[in-house]
Amino acid sequence: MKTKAAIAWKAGQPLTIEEVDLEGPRAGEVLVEIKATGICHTDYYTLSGADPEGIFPSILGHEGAGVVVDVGPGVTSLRKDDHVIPLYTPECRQCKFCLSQKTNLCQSIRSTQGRGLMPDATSRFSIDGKPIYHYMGTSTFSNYIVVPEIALAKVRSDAPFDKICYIGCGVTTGVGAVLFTAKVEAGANVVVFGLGGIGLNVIQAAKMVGADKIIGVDLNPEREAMARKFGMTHFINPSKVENVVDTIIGLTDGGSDYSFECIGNVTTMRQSLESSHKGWGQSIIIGVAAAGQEISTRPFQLVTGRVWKGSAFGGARGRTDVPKIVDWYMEGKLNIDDLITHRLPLERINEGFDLMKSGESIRSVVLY
Ligand code: NAD
Ligand code: AHE
Ligand code: ZN
Repeated sequence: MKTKAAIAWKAGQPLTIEEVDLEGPRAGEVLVEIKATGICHTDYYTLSGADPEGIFPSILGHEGAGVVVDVGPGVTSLRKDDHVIPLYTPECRQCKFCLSQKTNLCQSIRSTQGRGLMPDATSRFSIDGKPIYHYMGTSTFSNYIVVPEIALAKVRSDAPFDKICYIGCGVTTGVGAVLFTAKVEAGANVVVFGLGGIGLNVIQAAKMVGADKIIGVDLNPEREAMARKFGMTHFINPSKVENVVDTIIGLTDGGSDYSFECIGNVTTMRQSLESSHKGWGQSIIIGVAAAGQEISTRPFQLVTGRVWKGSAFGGARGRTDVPKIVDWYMEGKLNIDDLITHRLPLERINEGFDLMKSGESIRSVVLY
């Protein structure tokens, strides 16, 4: 079949809208009509050329929601008309990683996914017979996609696609990092570096679990009002203070209990660790840093009890946890609506990237 998609032909160039050939689902695969997709900073990161796994030409996008159109042989858990959220972190429930119960990082299809291919090492997308690569196993900047059954969360059918698409990455990443990775407890002091599409979700989850101080750090002063609305109690603009680490330590009687880096900057990653409380403070790295970047600190910071941890997709097990997060939104426990600041047709997707770069948007959602 044919599908409309935004193609990333080369690093650093705007996407172009094309008609693409899409092969139908093979064994264990599902054809999904994407109804809406968010634009995450990670799409921009890969498009910029900074991602060592970036492959071109490809169809980016990993924050979508849609409807099952057809299933391939052997698919048992989904059928036509089911509402789904594609998962860049699948959940096979059979690999060593899934069975460990220690991580959400299912590895059953990770190697082909990282090479822009389906699990049988071929692409379903092409133009004039030449392959166009998949991205993060999802490629939600295409109106129709083919994905493995294990990479789809089935969600309730009354949830609006233009809101729950954001649960495909940003909401789950921020909320999950608080609930599943850090397991923040009531009364804890929390710091959030970067108050964008991820950081604001960290803030709303920290408030939900009853955190005490919730301190936000961002260079963009426009972020303060929205972050306060979501539960931030103190705002630090790094350009207005002498030393961010000392400011946090002063506000928290010795350092944060949990600190989340949601920028992807190795300097703020260091600040996140070094402003954590001696003996127990945890710094959770969510931001994705560019190829070649490294983090550093004095090992003494770790010897004296501070902990550096990472979190991918908020530590969420997609098929198990994503439907629950959709329920929380539908029950009014999570605010997604106010974070979706812009809505665009696919033809204007490049404006969504511009709005992110200029700091004007929190999330732009593309509607098909
Ligand atoms: P975003 O662009 O919406 O937000 C980033 C925020 O950081 C902005 O508010 C910006 O003003 C602020 N910022 C930038 N540089 C800063 C600095 N030096 N000091 C203070 N503030 C600064 O991005 P997003 O969509 O929220 O994504 C944030 C990061 O998380 C990105 O690196 C993205 O790739 C990553 N990410 C990781 C995961 C994961 O699973 N680990 C999932 C989604 C996104
Ligand atoms: N390809 C990048 C890594 C990018 C990365 O860390 N991705 C996160 C999700 S970001 C979503 O917005 C992730 O889930 N990582 C785990 C994994 O297996 O990719 C690089 O730098 O190589
Ligand atoms: Zn993302």
